Amino acid sequence: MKIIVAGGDGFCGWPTALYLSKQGHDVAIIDSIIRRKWDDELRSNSLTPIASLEARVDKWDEISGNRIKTYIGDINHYDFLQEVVRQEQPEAFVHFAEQRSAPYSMIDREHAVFTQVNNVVGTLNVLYVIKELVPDCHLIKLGTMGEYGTPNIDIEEGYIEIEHNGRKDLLPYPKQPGSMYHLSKVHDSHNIMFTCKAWGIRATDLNQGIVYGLHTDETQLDEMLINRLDYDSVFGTALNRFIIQAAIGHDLTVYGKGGQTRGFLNIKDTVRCIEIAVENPADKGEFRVFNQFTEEFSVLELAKMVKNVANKKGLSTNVSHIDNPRVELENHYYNAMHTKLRNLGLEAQLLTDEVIGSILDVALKYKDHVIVNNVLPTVTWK
Ligand code: NAD
Ligand code: USQ
Repeated sequence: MKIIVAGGDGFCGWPTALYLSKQGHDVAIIDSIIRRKWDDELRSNSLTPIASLEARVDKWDEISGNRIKTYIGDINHYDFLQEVVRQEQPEAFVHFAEQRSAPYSMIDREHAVFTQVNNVVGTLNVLYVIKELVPDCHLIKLGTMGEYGTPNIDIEEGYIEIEHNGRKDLLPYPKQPGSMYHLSKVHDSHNIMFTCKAWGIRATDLNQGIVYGLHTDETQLDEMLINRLDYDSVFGTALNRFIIQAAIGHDLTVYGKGGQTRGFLNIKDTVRCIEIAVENPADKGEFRVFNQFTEEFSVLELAKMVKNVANKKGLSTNVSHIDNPRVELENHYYNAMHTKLRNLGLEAQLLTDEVIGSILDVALKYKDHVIVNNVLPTVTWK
């Protein structure tokens, strides 16, 4: 199939582009490379040394014989997006191209406005370009489990049947997002749902949990193909951050009590979930929602697992509870459904000590790249 991967230079997008290309799909990446500029703004970096997009794509061509086309530009620029879609005529549009850090979106007014404009306008442009140029193209949009928040009832996959005053309806599941970033995803979901109904767009919203790891079979083929790995307090995410903290001998930074429970998945499962969505398109006019994670953990559970693995490798690692910079529940009920991708064939790669150990080995290899000042959180929600 002809597939566009928007955000294909990023943490999820790069391994996905390689994986889809390996399966024989005709892949084109769109990326504005802005994620690398946010590193400059924050004086931060990827733990791993990432090659330029051109160098990565050339190396992949050399190794696999498959050419991934690249379009450097911003999907907020409609003329640019139109031109790419006109040339590519995609059958599937995989949309990762957003500002995805909750702390970044909470820095100040400018960062909140930027995040929401970048994400909401970008997605609107994608919807309009599909309507205008490729109305049968399947939009596969990365949403987030954080759209639901932490309600005191089970979380369903997108919709919940409600009975009210004797009548029943299947309604969108209530959303209680916890940051300006997570709010942008909710706004996207509403816009997508409306255009599915109004214009007959076919769309899958993948409410992804927190992704850990970095390697896939493809990114491991050559150091030039290595994926980015974020550890700083703005873009680094819970499990990956703890593993890198263990590698540099930093206390593991559990925010507050650490009872915050979330859905997690390995990056190897992210790429497979995208393939499953591509191979099983939504119907015309259907707004389909899948919860994309494989296991639930509390933050404290993860920190303890990392500590055990690190201790077995002879590293002395402590778990510390630091003041929570976010406004969120630290003890709450959490039980989210995630059967739809499994029913379509996802075989989850579960988190084990061996998996943590293998990510820790990568972190130990590159630990000298860590800028230690970037590890403790500086952005607060209040
Ligand atoms: P990332 O920041 O590593 O990658 C995003 C890429 O999109 C970057 O390369 C960036 O340059 C590009 N981009 C951003 N705005 C753009 C624009 N307007 N035009 C063109 N390119 C643009 O993020 P990621 O971790 O790969 O996340 C990808 C998607 O998956 C995001 O939508 C994110 O919300 C979602 N997601 C990520 C996680 C996670 O744990 N990483 C979890 C759930 C959902
Ligand atoms: N946390 C800590 N210590 C840390 C970092 C985080 O205790 O050092 C806690 C946070 O307080 C929070 C939880 O861990 O309770 C998750 O935080 P995170 O930074 O790992 O993840 P989050 O901000 O939710 O965002 C990440 C991605 C985002 C994606 C989301 C999926 O950056 O793009 O949408 O995970 S989800 O959480 O399911 O919404």
